[in-house]
Amino acid sequence: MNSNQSQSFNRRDGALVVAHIVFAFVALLLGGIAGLLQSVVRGGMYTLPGGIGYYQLLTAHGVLMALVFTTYFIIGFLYSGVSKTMGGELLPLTHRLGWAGFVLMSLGTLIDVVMILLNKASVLYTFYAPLKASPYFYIGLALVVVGSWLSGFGIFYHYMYWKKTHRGKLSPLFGFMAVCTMLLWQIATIGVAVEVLVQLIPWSFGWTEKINVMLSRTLFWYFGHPLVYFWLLPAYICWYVIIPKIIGGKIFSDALARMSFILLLLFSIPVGFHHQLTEPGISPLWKFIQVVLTFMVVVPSLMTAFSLFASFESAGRAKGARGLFGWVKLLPWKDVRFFAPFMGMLVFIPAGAGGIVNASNQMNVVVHNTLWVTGHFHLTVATSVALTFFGITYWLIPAVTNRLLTPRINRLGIIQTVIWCVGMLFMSGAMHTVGLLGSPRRTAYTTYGDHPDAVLWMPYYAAMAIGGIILFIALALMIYNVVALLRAPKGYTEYPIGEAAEPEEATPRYLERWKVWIALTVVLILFAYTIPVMDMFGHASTQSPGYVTW
Ligand code: HAS
Ligand code: CU
Repeated sequence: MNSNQSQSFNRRDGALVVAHIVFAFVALLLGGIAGLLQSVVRGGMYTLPGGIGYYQLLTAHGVLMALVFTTYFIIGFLYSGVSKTMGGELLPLTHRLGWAGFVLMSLGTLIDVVMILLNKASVLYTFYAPLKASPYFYIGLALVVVGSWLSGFGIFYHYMYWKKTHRGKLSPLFGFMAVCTMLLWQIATIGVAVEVLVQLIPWSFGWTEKINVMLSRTLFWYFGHPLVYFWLLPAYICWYVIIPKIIGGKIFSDALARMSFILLLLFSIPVGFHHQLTEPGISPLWKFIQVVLTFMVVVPSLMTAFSLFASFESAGRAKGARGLFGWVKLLPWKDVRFFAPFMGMLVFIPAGAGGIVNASNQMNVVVHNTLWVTGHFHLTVATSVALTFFGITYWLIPAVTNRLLTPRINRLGIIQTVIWCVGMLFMSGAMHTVGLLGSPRRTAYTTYGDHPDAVLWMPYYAAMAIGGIILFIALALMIYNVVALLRAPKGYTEYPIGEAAEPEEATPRYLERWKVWIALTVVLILFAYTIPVMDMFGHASTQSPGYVTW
């Protein structure tokens, strides 16, 4: 056995990784309880006791699942891969920055959860102004962002040290992708940091009376769209780097994988307006330009789909598969490390198609602010990304704690994946359909005075609730599996890292010229945002006092 491969994971780094992963799953459990309650309330089957508000639950659900679960999982996963592929251990400074980030983010999360529980921040996970939360909620958010920056700096530092000590060598693919993901995050979070620090905090303390609503929403979506790619890129790392190893194949092309990440960095940010197509105060020309850029960002995802198919097919053919689809049978269907992420990929095909519908100007008018959009992101982030993260968990926890993924946990993992997909089929399917029938998102249960349209929606609400219940069962099983993994018998579990099919020389070195890529990213952002943002200070300025509607 190759000594490098059989080496067990660095124990000190393992503790940092496990802390992040466990925190992520605690957030997932709490957010999942909120999700369960809210789906039965929304289905008209249950009324909340003790003055708990629907929007309060919805905020807890969105913040804990979309923001906390993802960010902790991602940072834990990226740190593990950097440690594994770039020297076998984290540099002391990187390790310290990782813990400092963890502590700061946890403090921020704690403050936010308390504020939500006190019903002082029922502003949903997008915290749109002029809804006004307690200033401490925004301060909590700021701490989470600053904490994540420290974690990002840790990765950059480790990568730069590696490059310095390996002159002329190509960085490991995982490390490259981790840097790209955190770079995207650093650039994107500048928008939300400005919104929170310059606009929301002074306004919620009452130091300023009014807020520029359009500007705040624009700053939010400057961050909000790349946010969804911050969730997706780590899933792509698994699909590109980990899955080929698990299926006994090779990474189709190292160069193509790096190129797709660079394109995602370039085009993920200057596209926020596709969330604001129906808003006044932004000229149609700039909306059009950002929609064009949105279609550009679809390209690297299509490249990813192509590359995955190629990797599957070549692995199958190398094992002697015949015919057009003979390779499908040779994929390791009974291995949860493959099956869970694979179901994520499969779901990403309709999920991505739905995204293209959203981005198309005319169709956006039909679906905007309807449950269709909720359906869209439950397929993308809550299935494609979440199932991939679950699939990673099955080997990551045992690999970093020197335990075994037992056949029993593997089997439970397959069952978990199937239940999740069935629940999502009900819930997201009903959301998409009822959204097309006009049912709005972000509203509590109401029959609209038994209006004929609303009567039509009711069966779909019931299907959404049934889906929500099934999903909660799946979530509970996942939590059980995580606990089982943390207590599994001791032993060696592989950290699967794939190898590229081509030699290192085939990857052009310009793909690592970060200064060029950062400069281009900044140019694209300035191009897409400067004029419309200037308008928001001028003729399109919208000033509003705050509202507490709950
Ligand atoms: Fe989206 C709204 C457009 C991708 C998440 N999106 C949202 C919101 C969230 C979200 C959370 O243009 C709601 C925000 C809110 O609260 O208001 N989205 C897109 C587009 C894409 C897209 C064009 N979204 C995502 C991803 C997300 C995500 C990824 C999370 C992770 N989205 C929008 C728009 C809105 C929006 C509008 C605003 C709507 C409104 O009006 O409010 C694209 O990037 C999608 C590209 C993807 C593909 C699929 C490629 C397929 C692959 C899998 C291959 C499978 C294999 C397996 C190989 C083109 C890579 C098969 C093997 C076999 C053997 C069969
Ligand atoms: Cu978007």
